[in-house]
Amino acid sequence: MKLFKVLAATTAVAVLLAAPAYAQTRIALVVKSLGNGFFDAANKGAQEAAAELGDVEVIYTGPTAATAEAQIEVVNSLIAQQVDAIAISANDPDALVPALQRAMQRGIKVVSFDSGVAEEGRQIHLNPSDTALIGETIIKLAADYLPEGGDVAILSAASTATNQNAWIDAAKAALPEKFPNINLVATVYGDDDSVKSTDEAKGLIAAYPDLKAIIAPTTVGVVAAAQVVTDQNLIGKINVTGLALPSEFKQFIDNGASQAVALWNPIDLGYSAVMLADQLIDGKEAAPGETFSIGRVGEVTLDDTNAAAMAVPFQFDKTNIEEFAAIY
Ligand code: RAM
Repeated sequence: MKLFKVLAATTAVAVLLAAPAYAQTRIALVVKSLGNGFFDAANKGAQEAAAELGDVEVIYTGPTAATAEAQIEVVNSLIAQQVDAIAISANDPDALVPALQRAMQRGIKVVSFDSGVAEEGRQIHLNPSDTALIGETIIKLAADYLPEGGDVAILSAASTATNQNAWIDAAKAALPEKFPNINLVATVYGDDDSVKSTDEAKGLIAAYPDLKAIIAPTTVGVVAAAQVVTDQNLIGKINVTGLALPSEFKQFIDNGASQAVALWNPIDLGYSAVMLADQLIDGKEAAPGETFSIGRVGEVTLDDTNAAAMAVPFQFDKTNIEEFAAIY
């Protein structure tokens, strides 16, 4: 595999021939669940990284439902296929550790990205952005449009999701000092499933008549909540905000169900995860303080848990969502 890489690097013709049929290095991009536009965008970036690297094939895979149990089955099958690396966005920080440790014992490199696994279950974790900043951002997105304050609720993804839970903890930590008049009345879980997220959004609206905002730090939940607010003629009464994929969410900025949302570039996130995995395959060791290239996105330095963060989130509102909706 590595011999091929050396040959490919030294021979322009070999690089041209190194299309997927000749690919020797296989990196699996394991997502929380398939059918989620956020991960389709991450896969787009992962495929871009593979094309740039030349001898890498990216296998885009994941379960149909966003559960750790289903992801364990996917990981076991990838171990059997002897892939070279797994880049995973985890539905649970701990449940996947034994399967991923088995993978590492067999020489498979493991990176978590987006939603992490505990340190002992991976070599590197790539956060999209600083966790405290995301936590504060999701509250600020609601608070900016609530000068008098009021009741807000969070509609999250899976109750075990590493990333959402970390952001919600950070949001709660920011509330008392930075947003004293914002009253978080409930946190519910839609499991990154449209039907469950819709039901949970309806439940919040029924249970909290004074609700002023629904904050959904998930691209699946935020669409479901905005659709419910639209369908129930609550535009102007309840502002839906959180983390949204502009291409899926533009309609709800346009119709006023939402004033503003935020997100980072999911294409860059998938691209960067593959770049990190490829360097591990090449023999680079993950260690605190070590700097890794993430190709066209730049570089990251690992912290003392071998984790790093990509970039600050962008905010989207009616002034710019059209531009971003054309990209992801
Ligand atoms: C959903 C997933 C993903 C998260 C985004 C914001 O697509 O839960 O893990 O990063 O939302």
